[in-house]
Amino acid sequence: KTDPAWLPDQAFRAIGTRRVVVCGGDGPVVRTVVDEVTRACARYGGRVWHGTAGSPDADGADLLLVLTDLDCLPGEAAAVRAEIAPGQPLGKEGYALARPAGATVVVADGPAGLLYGLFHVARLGEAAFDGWRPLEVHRPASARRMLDHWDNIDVHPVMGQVERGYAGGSIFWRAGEPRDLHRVREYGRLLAAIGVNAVAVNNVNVHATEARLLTDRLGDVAAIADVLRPFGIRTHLSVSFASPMVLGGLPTADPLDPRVREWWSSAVADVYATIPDFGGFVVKADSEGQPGPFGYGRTHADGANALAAALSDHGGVVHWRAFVYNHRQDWRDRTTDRARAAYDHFAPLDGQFADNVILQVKYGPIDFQTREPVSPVIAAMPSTSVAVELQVTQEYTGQQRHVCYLGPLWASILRFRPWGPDGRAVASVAGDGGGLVAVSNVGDDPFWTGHPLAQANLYAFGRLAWDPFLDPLDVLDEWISLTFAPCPSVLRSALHEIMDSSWQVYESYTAPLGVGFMVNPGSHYGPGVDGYEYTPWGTYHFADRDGVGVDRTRASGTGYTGQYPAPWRDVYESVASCPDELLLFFHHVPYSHVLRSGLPLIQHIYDTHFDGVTKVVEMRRRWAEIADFVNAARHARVAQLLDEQVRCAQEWRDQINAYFFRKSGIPDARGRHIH
Ligand code: GCW
Repeated sequence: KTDPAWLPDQAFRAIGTRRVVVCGGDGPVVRTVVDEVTRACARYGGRVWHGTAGSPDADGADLLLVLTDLDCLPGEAAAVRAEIAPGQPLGKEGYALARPAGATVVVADGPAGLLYGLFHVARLGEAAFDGWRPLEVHRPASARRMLDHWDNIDVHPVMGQVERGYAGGSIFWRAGEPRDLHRVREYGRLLAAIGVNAVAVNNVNVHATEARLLTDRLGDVAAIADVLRPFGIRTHLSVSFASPMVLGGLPTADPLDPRVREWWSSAVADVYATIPDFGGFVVKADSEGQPGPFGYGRTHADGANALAAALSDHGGVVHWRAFVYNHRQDWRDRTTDRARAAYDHFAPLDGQFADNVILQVKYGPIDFQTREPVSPVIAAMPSTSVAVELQVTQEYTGQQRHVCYLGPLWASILRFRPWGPDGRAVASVAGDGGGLVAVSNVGDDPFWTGHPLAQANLYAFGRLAWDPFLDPLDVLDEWISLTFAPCPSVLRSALHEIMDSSWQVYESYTAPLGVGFMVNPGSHYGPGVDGYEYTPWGTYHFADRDGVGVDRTRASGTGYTGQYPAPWRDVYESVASCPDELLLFFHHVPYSHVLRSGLPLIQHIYDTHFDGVTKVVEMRRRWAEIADFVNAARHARVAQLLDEQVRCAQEWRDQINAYFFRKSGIPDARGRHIH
């Protein structure tokens, strides 16, 4: 049986004991609202009244969920709607919530808003029905809140079924065929509860079978879209840039060739004939071996615009990924810096993309590391819609075997102000026509995410995409309240102790101070300090006997710091002002370099690695203590994974410390044993 994640029955208890009136017509999303309250009331003894038109008798209702496009609204709802400032439309997804007198009222101008309002009431629980509540208006910070699945239909010989997936097989496909979509329905429900409204159903590395989802296997996509639609979710597809050749039999995929453009138009017309609300395409082009416009001497604007032209009449978009770099670099070549690549390729193209192209940029310049500076591309594209891409799947953050709550990392990215304290935040750039996208961490594992506590990352992604300025620890608390409902305080405090700073703990026993990688090549799990040092992938740390780190300054390094606007171009340029947590990303410094903590770099490395393991052992101890308060299967799974986390953290500690001791010859000032 599948774990209910953050929607156990208990999460709807407060609603389920009440008299609920839904007035909102009869569309698929409103039916979802009605189904939710009906199910809750059937379980907990409440009553539901559902009206499809006109003014229902709302007398005696405890909860009113009302769509404002009705001819006439129940009095309470009309009053709430009238209070909302006229210049501030709720939009398709917004809602207002108030409790003027004896009833809690949610009003929305569109069905999705009503659904999101319902889940808001569920999060509040009993508090939603307590006393008087002033009017609150909620709207998403960005219109696009999307999860990308790196799922293959077939099991790929190297990457498995889900590329970088740590939760079993795909929820969409099994053994080359679509699955029973029951799981997808449950997934849609979980996503609606956190406000996600778009899902791309296949890997951005598009292999032969998956390419056909665009044409002869389109029916599979349509079936998924049918299941997700009632949850306010649009379905997207990753497509191969070479589709006109591999599917259409054309001799070229040149984006300026009229036959190619014609092929895309007709393929897209077929898609919309089958899936009228299809979201659009995700494209990884000229990246890690995927085909792209460079093969035809064209720019990425030419490439993206060709697909965008085909989609624009139908309201579709192209998510064009900016993850373009030379993955066949000669490690001896010190003039090439992978961190520079996305900016160098895309900044000159700002202003050249069609309106329905969204440039999808990884949050950092390298690749979803535990700590990276924010990508300078985000600030370099004022005339382009930009979506920021996060990685919920924990490729580089413990692969769902380690507890690593990523909310604080994402909050720090979304709040970062590329133009300094008076400028806009990353969240606001993404909110402007772009959005927030993340690689999903879900698979067919009974806990959805392999590690049961990794569910919190999926939850936090949705909530932060809706409101990037939420405190990530409050979001974690929300997740705890719902998932472990009714959550005793001993359990709540233990979960906070284990999870609140688990990202910083993970960082402390892995690669130090932003230098990144140091993982085993290929799998990216566990320590491999020099694993990538002499490879073509462009991810180097340059440790030698004197020091470590990458000189990315304008003065003496790769010049990457120059890709930032002021003040960051200067803050990062100088060792004196560069934040310590990013020191080795920007600078090569000696082991004796003294950090703001007063410790020399080498001692910081030793201390954090010893300390990190101690903290993981403590996490395991805390988890063992709360066994009585957690469902047995869930408790056992986490306990087993914590054993692995302790083992792996020790391995990281010992390899990193031994490596730097042997390079530097400097002993630990505290005399601990280093191998
Ligand atoms: O992080 C890297 C992964 C690849 C992935 C690529 C990408 C889908 O190691 O597995 O490919 O990023 O984002 O395209």
